Amino acid sequence: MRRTLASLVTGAAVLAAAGDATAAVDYGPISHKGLKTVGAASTSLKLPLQIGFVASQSGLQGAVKSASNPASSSYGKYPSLSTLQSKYGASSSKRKAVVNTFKSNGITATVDVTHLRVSATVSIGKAQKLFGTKWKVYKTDTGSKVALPVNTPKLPSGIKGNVDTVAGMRLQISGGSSSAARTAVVTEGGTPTRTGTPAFGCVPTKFPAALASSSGLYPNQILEAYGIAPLQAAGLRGQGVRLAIVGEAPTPANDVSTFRSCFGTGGTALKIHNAGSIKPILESSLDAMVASMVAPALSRFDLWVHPIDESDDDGDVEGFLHLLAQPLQATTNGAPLPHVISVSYGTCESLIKPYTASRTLVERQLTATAALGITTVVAAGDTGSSACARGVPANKLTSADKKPQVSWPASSPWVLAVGGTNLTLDADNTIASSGAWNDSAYTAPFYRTAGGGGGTSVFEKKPWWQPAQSFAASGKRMVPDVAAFADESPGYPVVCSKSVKGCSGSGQSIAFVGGTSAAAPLVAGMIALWNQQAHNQGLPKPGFVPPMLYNLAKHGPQAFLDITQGTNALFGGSCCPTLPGYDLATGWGSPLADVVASSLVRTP
Ligand SMILES: [Ca+2]
Repeated sequence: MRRTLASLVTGAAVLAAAGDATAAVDYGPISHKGLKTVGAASTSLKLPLQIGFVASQSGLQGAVKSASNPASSSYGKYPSLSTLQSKYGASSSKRKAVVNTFKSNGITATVDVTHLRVSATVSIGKAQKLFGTKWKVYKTDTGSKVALPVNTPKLPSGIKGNVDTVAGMRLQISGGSSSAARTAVVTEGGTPTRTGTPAFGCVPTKFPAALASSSGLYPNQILEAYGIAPLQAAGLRGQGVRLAIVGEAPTPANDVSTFRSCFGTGGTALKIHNAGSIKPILESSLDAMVASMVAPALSRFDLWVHPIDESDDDGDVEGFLHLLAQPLQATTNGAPLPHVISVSYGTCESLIKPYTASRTLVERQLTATAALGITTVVAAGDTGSSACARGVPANKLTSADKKPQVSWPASSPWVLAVGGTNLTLDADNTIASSGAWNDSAYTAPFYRTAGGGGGTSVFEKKPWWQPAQSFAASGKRMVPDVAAFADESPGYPVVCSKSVKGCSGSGQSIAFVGGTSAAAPLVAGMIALWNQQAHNQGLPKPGFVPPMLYNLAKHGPQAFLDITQGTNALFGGSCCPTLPGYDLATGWGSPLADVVASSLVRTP
C-alpha cells in the first residue's frame, strides 16, 4: 500500500476580490458578481471571523531578518513572545476598541497570543447589523453554495481603522464538485525497490509480509544515509528541544510506540492534543514516526490537531490558520514554544490565490513564528512541478492541472520548503545515487504521476535570503529550499492499524508510505538536532534556518548532497530539471545532518 500526503483543498471557485481602494481592508473574495442568487441567508448561520489588526508587519519582518541573517551582529537574537507582542503587535487601545465593540454587540472576541489577530464567531443576524449589509446565499460555478455579503461590509467605529484584514465574511454552506480521493499512491538516481542493508527490527517476527515485500528504506538506512546516525551516536537525540507536528487528525499512540520499539527509536512519548473523536490518519502516523526516529529524546514532542474541511472551495484556509496557530496559542496554557514545527499540508497556488484575506493572516502567523526563532518546515507537495494535479485521477487531468504550479504555504517566504528525492543506497547504507523524486520515470508497476514539488511562486516575493537564479522568474519565491527521500517506491515503512483512515488489513501492519510529507518531518528532526548542537556548543540559536542554510550552501556546499539527476516534471515541459547547485526540483539538495551540525554559525 502506498500513500502520499493529504492536501488542504480540492476544486475551487475563482472569484474576483472585492477591492476597496480607499479603505484598504482586505475581505478576501466576497464579490457575488456573476453568481446565481439562491436566496436569503439564515440569520443563525455563524461566520468564523479572523481579523488582522493594524500592526507593525514591517517591523516584524525586520526582526526575522536581523535574527536569522548569519552575517548580522544580532544573529540568533530572537525576540520573546512578550517582546513580539509589545513591539510589533497591535496596541492595547486598538485591541480594546475592537474587543469592546464586539462585546457591546454581545459577541466574544479573542485576541491571539501574537496580538496580530483577533477572532470572533458572529451570527449572520448580528453581522448584518454590525456591518451594515445583508447576507445572501449564492451558487458558485463549481456548484457549491456560499453565503456572501450583498454589499461591501462597513466596519463600525471601534473596529474601523484598527484592522486591515477580515477573513470569514464568506461562508461556505455546501461543497462543490470536489475531486476524487487524494490517496495516490534506478531511474535517474532512484531504485523503486529496497536497496542497502536494512535493520528489520521486529519485522521478521511481527510483520513477515513486510519482510517479504521488496519495499521500504528502513530507519537505520535513512539515519545513516543523511549523517544523522553519527550525531545520535555522539549523544544528540533531541534532548532539550521541542518539536511540534500539526495535523488535521491524530495517529494511534500505540502505532507510534510499536514503530519505535520495533526499530529501537524509543524515547519521548508523543503527546496528542485536541484529537477529540477525529479518526486517525496515516499522514500523522508518518509525521510522528519519521520525526521520532531522527530526534527520539526531545524534551517535548507534540501533535496538535485541528480538523480541516477539504471540501471548502478555499481548502479551509481558516481551519489551516487554527491548525498552524496552535503551538503558539498553547503558551496561554503554559506550554513552552517549540523550536520547530512540521507541516505536511499544502494546496496549489492558483486555488488559494483569490483568498487574500485568510492567506494574509496565515502569512502573518508564519512571520510571527519565524520571528520567535521557530522554523516552520513545510512539505513542497507530491505532484512534481504541477501542484494542481494533486488528487486528480489520471484520466481527468486537464491542461490547467498540468501547468507548472507550486504548493502553498511551502511557497511562503517564512517557511523552509522541503522537496522530494529518490534514493539508492550502497550495502553500507551510504548514498549510491539520488535524483529528483519522479515516479513517472519508473515503469509499471512503479509508475505513478507523483514527484517532489518545486517551481516558482506566482504571488510570493523572493525572500532576501534566496539568491536570484537565471532559470527562474525574477523576484518570486523559488521552491523548494532542500529535499530529502520522499519516493513512495520504495517508501518508508510505517506501522498502521485498522483504525487508521487509509490503512488496510486487520490489526497492525506495515504500510510503505512516501511523499514530501515524509521528507518534511525528516528535516524537522534534523533541525531539532542542530538546535541541540548549537545549545551544547554555546552557539547562537539556529532559529529560522533558511538564511543559515543558504549561507552554508554558498560557503560550505559539502553540507548538502547536491542532486543533479532527473527532473520533477511529471507531464513534460521545461520546469524543473535538476542542475548543479540550486535547482527548482530539489533546492540545494539533501542536507547532510552531521556536516551541517559541524558548520553552525558562530556569532560574528
Ligand atoms: Ca542540484
